[in-house]
Amino acid sequence: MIKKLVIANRGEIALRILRACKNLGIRTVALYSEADRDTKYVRLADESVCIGPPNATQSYLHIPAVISAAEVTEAQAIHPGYGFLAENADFAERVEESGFIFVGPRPETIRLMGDKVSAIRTMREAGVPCVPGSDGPLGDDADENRRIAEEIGLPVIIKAAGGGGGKGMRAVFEITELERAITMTRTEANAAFHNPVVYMEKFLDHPRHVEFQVLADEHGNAVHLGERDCSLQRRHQKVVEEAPAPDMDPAKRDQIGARCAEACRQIGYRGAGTFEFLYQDGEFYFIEMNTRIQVEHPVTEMITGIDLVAQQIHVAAGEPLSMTQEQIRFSGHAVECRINAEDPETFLPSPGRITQYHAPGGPGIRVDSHIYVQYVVPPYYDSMIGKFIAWGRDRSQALRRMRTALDEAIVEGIRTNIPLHRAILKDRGFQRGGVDIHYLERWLAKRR
Ligand code: MV4
Repeated sequence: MIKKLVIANRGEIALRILRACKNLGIRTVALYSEADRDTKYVRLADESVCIGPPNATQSYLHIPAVISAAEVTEAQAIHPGYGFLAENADFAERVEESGFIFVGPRPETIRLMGDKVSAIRTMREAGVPCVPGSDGPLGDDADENRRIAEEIGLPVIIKAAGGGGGKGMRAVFEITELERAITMTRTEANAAFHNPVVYMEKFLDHPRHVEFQVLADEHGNAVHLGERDCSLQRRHQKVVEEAPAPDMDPAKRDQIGARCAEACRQIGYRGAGTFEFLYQDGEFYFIEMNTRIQVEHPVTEMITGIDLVAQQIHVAAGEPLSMTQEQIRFSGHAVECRINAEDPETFLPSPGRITQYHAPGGPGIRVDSHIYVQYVVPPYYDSMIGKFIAWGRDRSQALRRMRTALDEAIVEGIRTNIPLHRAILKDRGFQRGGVDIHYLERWLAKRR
């Protein structure tokens, strides 16, 4: 049983985890860096421990500091949130070796999914549809690599096994570019991830990013909670997410979702997870799995009524899943806007003191944010300061509610991307729905 839980994160997700714990009657320990001393979640937590200076490598990423804080406070569990140590298999291992519950999958699962080559092989064998590709690491034999590329058919993409989230990839359109691309991706991957392994996939030129949420327990049960469309992104940073994906065929959802849940059962997955797919011309292609709670989890919560963070904690405590697939019902549509402390034109970070704050409200509006009047957005971390989520009976009502929320919201003292969101929500292409991963960057380029 979990009586006390350490929140090994900061910002809005620290507050989100804290709220889940309060609702479950679990006492909380907030960890904070010197830059996050005066935060809402530190105040609201039952206990708090300063784990180091502002620099994340010396605080939120410092494994001994996090584990020591759990020891001195006599907590039973550690929730890593997203980012920082959330997908660090060595951290999860040391948490468990130290006798604590890691709120997440087994360390071996995190390691398996962290290597994209082993993740794809695992999912292919489990019956999840993948992108046609090399089915393993590329060697140094140029003739063999050319044969693989010709069999897949150009264009192809070279990806780093240790990459993910957009780092370490290179598209190849001409066979003469192939060896150079492999060498360059390998060199960059080795420098960035200390892993020279690269693999090849068919390059999809106009996909949507559609991901499936899963939940699994230690007793062999797994369910899917449908999909999210996260295609609206800039430089691999998601900007707007929604659930369900526009125009998704319910039969296709059931089919792919069932494959994801079955894969979870086959690999003994535990906790919340996300299967990332590229979706193009009506087909799904698995690319990566995320073994953490994700920023965009609220849109799934809004259409299913399931508290994903509470479910993560239940499952981590060893409880069986409290719902079957048949009990999961999808209702309406939800959209999320990520609110960043940044210039809406240049995208440069805009840290500083918030002098005015009026959160939006009304039917179907949810605000996940740790900010308040006089809060100082520190310059040391990600610029996301919160999320607005709107639910409606259908997509058009959700978008109308989001437009009203964005018009009502006031954040002063810093610059935010709220004006950008207002413009996106007015865009006819976005309103139509189903735009691909390149849409936002093309729209921004035209707008300039
Ligand atoms: C791809 C692709 C096209 N074809 N793979 C980028 C992030 C990483 N998770 C995978 N990514 C891509 N993989 C094949 N075979 C295009 C991208 C991609 C992308 C994917 C999802 C969301 C935004 C993206 C932006 C640029 C490229």
